Amino acid sequence: MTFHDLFASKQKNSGSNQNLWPVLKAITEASVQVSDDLNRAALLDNFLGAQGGKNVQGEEQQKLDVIADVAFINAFKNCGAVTGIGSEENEDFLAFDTEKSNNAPYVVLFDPLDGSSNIDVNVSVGTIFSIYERTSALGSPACLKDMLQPGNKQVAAGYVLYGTSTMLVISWGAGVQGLTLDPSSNEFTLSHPDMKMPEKGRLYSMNEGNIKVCESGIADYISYCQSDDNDYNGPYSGRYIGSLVADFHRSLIKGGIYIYPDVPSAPKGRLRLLYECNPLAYIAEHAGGLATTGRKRILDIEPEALHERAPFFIGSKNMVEKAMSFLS
Ligand code: AFP
Repeated sequence: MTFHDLFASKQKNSGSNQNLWPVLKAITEASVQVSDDLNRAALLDNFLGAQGGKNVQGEEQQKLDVIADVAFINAFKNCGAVTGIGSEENEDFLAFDTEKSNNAPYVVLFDPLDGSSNIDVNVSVGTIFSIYERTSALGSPACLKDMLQPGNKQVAAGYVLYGTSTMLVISWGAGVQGLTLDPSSNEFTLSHPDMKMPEKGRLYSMNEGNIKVCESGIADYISYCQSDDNDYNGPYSGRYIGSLVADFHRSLIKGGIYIYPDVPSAPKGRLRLLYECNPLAYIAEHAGGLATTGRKRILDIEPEALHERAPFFIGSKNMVEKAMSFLS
């Protein structure tokens, strides 16, 4: 079943979010282009390597970060249903501010290429997106308030994983659907209907280089995972790709936990609330999983800034609850 047919069939019964399709179509169009760029990057001039600048977070931008950012911005601008966007790669949000876009109902927050330091070594990367209804009046340009909404107001969210195949995982409140890109037709086709995250698992995912500098409860939880004295009576397996989308996707399918706590070099956590934590938290919760800061539900945080960060514990419900029980 194609993405369009799937969306149409689910919408028939619900009636909500009727205008969402152009936004979803824009996501598929841009991600097909990015997928193609990633596949051929090493063969093309000027696609691999650093751009030579830093983004607003002070992180080195890769050329493909910028290429993907432009592809998604253009797709959203042209789709007619998005009034403005916020992107990891741009310091300020962008109001498209045309007559048509000022009357468009949605804003999108996104990380165009998450895990981009993995591109040069041919390891999976992803795009993460979050869609909200605007709060400002129709007829006016998008404003910052439209962007700063808590995750519990998302109307749809998801990610594209550029892995051994390219996959779109998405929810618009009607379960979590996984679609695989068929390169022969450039169509996303339903391959993983109604995805559910296992309630528990035996995989933990964390940059363990940070273990000695984060709060002691986290080291205690990781010791629990590694001990004979846990719910499996034997060590879990550690898995860390360093691409959030790929690490999360593994937990979604196999069960597991991903942890990125606050650390001295990132005192509020490393991951960005609006376009990394919130969309994945939305997917996790719709699949039966859990996402918190270690103490509080991610989706209930009232954001204060476009690029704000949060500590992130996400994955199988029982595992996230267990990890949280180690924090004082
Ligand atoms: P980018 O989107 O800037 O490439 O960041 C990647 C990322 O936010 C996330 O995908 C990884 O899980 C995390 O950073 C890796 O961080 P460490 O290198 O500190 O483990």
